[in-house]
Amino acid sequence: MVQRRDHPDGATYLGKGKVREVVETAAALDADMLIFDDELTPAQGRNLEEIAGVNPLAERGLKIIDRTALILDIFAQHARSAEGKLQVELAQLNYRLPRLRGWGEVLSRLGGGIGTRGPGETALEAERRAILRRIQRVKKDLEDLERTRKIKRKRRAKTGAPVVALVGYTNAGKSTLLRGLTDAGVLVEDRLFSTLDPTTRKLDLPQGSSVLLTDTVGFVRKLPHELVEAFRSTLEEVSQAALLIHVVDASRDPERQIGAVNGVLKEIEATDKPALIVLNKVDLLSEVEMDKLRGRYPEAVFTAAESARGLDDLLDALSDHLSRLRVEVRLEIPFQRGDLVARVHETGEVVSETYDSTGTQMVARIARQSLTEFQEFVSSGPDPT
Ligand SMILES: Nc1nc2c(ncn2[C@@H]2O[C@H](COP(=O)(O)OP(=O)(O)OP(=O)(O)O)[C@@H](O)[C@H]2O)c(=O)[nH]1
Ligand SMILES: [Mg+2]
Repeated sequence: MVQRRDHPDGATYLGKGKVREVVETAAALDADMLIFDDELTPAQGRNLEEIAGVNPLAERGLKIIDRTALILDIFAQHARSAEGKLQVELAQLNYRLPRLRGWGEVLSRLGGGIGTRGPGETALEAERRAILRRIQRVKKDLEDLERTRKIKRKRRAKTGAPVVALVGYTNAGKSTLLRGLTDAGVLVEDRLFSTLDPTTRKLDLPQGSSVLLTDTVGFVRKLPHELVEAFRSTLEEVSQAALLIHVVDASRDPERQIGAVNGVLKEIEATDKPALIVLNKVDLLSEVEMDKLRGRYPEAVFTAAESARGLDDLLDALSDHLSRLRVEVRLEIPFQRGDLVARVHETGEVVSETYDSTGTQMVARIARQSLTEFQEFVSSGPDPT
């Protein structure tokens, strides 16, 4: 059911009259649960539960869930790695904390325990404190894991290959693309939020250079803030990338998906990243729909990742975008730094290479972001700005 209002009702989200209508409809349909497509405030949740519970037509109380609780639940079911599980738990704890007073919680007022708790301390306060303690613990564990992630990231940065991140709405086909482009054995499933942990694979490009391609958690419209917070370190993989491949399920309201993904990118402060739009699942489109999309997204690459269609186009577009991110510099590298000469070959595109008594002179196109590494030996090139 849809209710149009200027803004949600503070107490009941929908407004009292509409809530009754919804509850009565639910009862008539013998529904067990109401799901609200928004995050309810703790007060709204409590009030709604009360109204649903007292409805004489309902045999038993209706369960009330909001968008955030539903998404958290899906994430919890899909979390596999230690980090993923902790991230989801943190989001759940932060969601539960302000909702402890009744809504969504069965308050067990334990009879016993006198003397084990401070005077006047209720079960509610005890639970609150337990949650706060757990939050501290989880945060600490996550920090430890984050350190490991940072070390890994540094090691990857040392290889010099630019990082390209796959982003996009959940179920758009990001993992399918990663699998099609590299040999990554990543999970592909027709469900929301299959991927929670970032996976990175090396991808060789047609001209001989290579990139590190990272697949990560999918986005969704109104991604709960608790999750963005909890997944911040995972999402950092995105903000570290030199280029984003924005994968879109072209068969499902692409414009809306793109808007939602851009919204999340904004929240993690990654809007300034250059992005290459990939319209995937074109096998599900008619020619007319394709033409429309071509007109609207002239720069986009069209793929059907599942049948490996369009992957060559994607590789070409990727090299193209990356070369635009590169700058041409002249380097003078002394002989004892043969390692740097090798690095230029590995990470950039060598235009010319000559030797004299002092060392190696090179003209090469290098990623703007790895320029600092060679800064000392740049004899002419772009303005440092
Ligand atoms: N028809 C069609 N289906 C595709 C295509 N690419 C992927 N799929 C299907 O779309 C579903 C989702 O694919 P995934 O690669 O898991 O999507 P994802 O973007 O990684 O999703 P999350 O990790 O859940 O965010 C799977 O059932 C794929 O088989 C395509 O080109 N055409
Ligand atoms: Mg995935």
